[in-house]
Amino acid sequence: MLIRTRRGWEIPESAATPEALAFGRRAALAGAAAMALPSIARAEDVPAARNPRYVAGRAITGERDATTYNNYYEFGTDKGIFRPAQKLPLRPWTVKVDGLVDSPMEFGIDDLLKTMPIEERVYRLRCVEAWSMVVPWSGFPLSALLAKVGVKPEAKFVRFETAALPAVMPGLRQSWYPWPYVEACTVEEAGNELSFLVTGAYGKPLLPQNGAPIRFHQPWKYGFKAGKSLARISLVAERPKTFWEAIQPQEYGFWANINPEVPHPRWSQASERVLGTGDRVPTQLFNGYGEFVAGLYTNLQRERLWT
Ligand SMILES: Nc1nc2c(c(=O)[nH]1)N[C@H]1C(S)=C(S)[C@@H](COP(=O)(O)O)O[C@H]1N2
Ligand SMILES: [Mo]
Repeated sequence: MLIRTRRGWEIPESAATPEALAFGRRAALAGAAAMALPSIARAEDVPAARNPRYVAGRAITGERDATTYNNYYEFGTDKGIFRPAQKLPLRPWTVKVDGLVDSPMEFGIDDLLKTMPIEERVYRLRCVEAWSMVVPWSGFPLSALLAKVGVKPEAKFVRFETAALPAVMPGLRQSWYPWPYVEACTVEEAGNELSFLVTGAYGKPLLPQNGAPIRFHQPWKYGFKAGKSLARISLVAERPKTFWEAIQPQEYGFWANINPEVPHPRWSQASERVLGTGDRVPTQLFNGYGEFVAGLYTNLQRERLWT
């Protein structure tokens, strides 16, 4: 378990105590056994039922590896940003959904969690830097949120804007980066069943370093497409300029679909290092999710789909 500052809403140990006593679980409170207490029934805490449709085909990455080796440039450019990221204030948190929608809405994160169909999905994540992991995320399909606001026919892209909080994010002082971190996909990609808004991992609320309280994930695309700590989701007509594309378009394009045969200009994408095990395994086209997503691209062959 990480040494970290717990937020008030992260109940498992702190607020669970009175209930545990009430249920006569006094013994369980002793020492490390307290960690095994079931958490109080809050939508975000309840380990959600795993959707068996998505099979990772590889061992789940150790929680410690997935939560201590992260990319989150707002907190710094090294992999150890889990420490400074604990300063991210997770409540109150609102997500604005606006642009070309029938009903623009602003959600408090807890209200959103109550109304969305939360499930667990074990997905692979492949970073463009050629490392990968397998995580049991919990959350809900982006399509469920889009159905709630109603997407207008003129909308062609979904733009994801992530939180930019200068008081807690030292990376924002690096003014040569085009903050805030913006990512985007097409409306068609957004509607694909794999497009997932993540609010938890390993049966617990998401930790700041992984993009709490809500981040995106499309497992067939390189990890940089997965904006963390989302503040605003906008339906737009024009293709947004994304963070990494603005910095280095030749290396990090808009589409960024995973393809072992298309090298990054500075390294091969043929294989990947599996976090925690040190194994090197072959990278798969669309990260192995081609059966779900290949059809999205049949009419886009002139686009630079891979890098
Ligand atoms: N806001 C924001 N989101 C971000 C990033 C970032 O620097 N800032 N890094 C991306 C990259 S490069 C990857 S690989 C994934 C990593 O997610 P993880 O730390 O949960 O593995 O987050 C993505 N989302
Ligand atoms: Mo990445």
